[in-house]
Amino acid sequence: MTRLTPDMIKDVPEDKIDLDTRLLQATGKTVKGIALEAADLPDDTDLSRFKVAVVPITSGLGIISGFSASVDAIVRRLGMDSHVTKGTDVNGFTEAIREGADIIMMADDNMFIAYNMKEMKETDNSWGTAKGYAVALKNAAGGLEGKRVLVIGAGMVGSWAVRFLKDMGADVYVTDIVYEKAERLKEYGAKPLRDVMKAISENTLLLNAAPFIIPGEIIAEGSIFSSPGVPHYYDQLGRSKAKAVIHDPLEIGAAVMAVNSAGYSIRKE
Ligand code: 2YJ
Repeated sequence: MTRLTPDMIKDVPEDKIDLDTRLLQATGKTVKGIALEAADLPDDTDLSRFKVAVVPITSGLGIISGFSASVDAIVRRLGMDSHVTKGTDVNGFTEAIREGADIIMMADDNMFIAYNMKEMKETDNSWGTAKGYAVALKNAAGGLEGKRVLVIGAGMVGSWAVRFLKDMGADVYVTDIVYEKAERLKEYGAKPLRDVMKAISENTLLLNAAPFIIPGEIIAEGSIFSSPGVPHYYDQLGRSKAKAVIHDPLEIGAAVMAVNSAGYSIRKE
């Protein structure tokens, strides 16, 4: 995950991008529906008993204005009880423990986690983002069994995505501007492709986990992009050729993290 800027997430707290409406059109599921499927929980799971505390973290490059408020809003939209702690860092963490939070969410420059306090298990953002966008692609494509899927970007999100897409039965290809990174994902059964532009032009089911602006000329007609990477931009030609572009700057990944974290407790009951 590239470092988010306040501008990228300014529409998240009030959901100005109306993500559920766009996701329902593309995938037939809401954010919550995708997160529940990603966490392997039934559609009607009630999450209201979970108390979540979001702890602002000042270390490294410091607070991103609107980050904690966005995570908090995302978690509340899932029906959980959430708030941002008054204190930051260890102060905020202690506050969350003392008030009996079930799940603590926090991020520094390298890691963004949801931590289930009772089960002592963490869910990290790369895992959650990859799982959420793989589930979204699967639903948008009407299943992936035997279908050819291209993962763009062989970083943390891309390499988790390869594994999830393989589990869904897809025939997975991977490309990266650093070919050696793509090649390493052979380990998980992905087929590496050296020519990034050619790979994109020859595939219609794509999970774009790279900070890469894809020119419309190379996009194949009818493509479905599940696209967590930021910066995010598809030009007018690309948008007109694509059947669906699934993207948000934070919500799907954070929602999967929170729901999967709750899942550790739910599955124990
Ligand atoms: O609490 C805050 O406001 C900040 N410390 C949030 C920092 C958010 N972190 C990022 O944007 C990192 N790039 C996250 C890396 C996650 C890796 N999957």
